Amino acid sequence: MSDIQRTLILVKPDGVRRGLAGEVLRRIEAKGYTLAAVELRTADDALLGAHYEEHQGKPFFQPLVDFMKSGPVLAVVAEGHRVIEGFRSLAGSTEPTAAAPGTIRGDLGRDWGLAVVQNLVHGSDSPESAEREIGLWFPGL
Ligand code: IDP
Ligand code: MG
Repeated sequence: MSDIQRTLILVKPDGVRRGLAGEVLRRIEAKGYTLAAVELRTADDALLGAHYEEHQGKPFFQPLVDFMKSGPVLAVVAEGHRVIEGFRSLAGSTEPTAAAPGTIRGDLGRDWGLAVVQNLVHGSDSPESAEREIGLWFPGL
């Protein structure tokens, strides 16, 4: 089908450290999406600077990059009809304290009072972002 989408999902270092990578994959698969790529890796400044291009210049940019480099992340490409919107819905809103119960951030995350919001997962927010981010993380895909 021509409208099958792909999205880039990251289990951030807080999620990997807490042993929640499998739980996030479980939720993606339980929702019915297909895994197209999964790789555990540690990101560097170049990759994160490009990935978070839209946030350069914001006060939380450097804390965000430092946090994202603080340990391995699980990079995932998932696919399915409307998966970009669907994973954002599974993830919940950015702030884990306010994220709805039932979502990844709402069920498993909390505010730790740190300079950067540690919220377990990233998900592409549009088809354009997804294409750009998949190209950055999985250039061979
Ligand atoms: P999203 O991950 O829900 O799409 P974005 O606004 O794209 O949220 O922000 C990217 C990431 O930067 C967030 O997931 C969070 O980790 C962090 N972040 C966003 N806004 C803030 C903030 O105001 N203070 C600290 N960290 C933030
Ligand atoms: Mg975002």
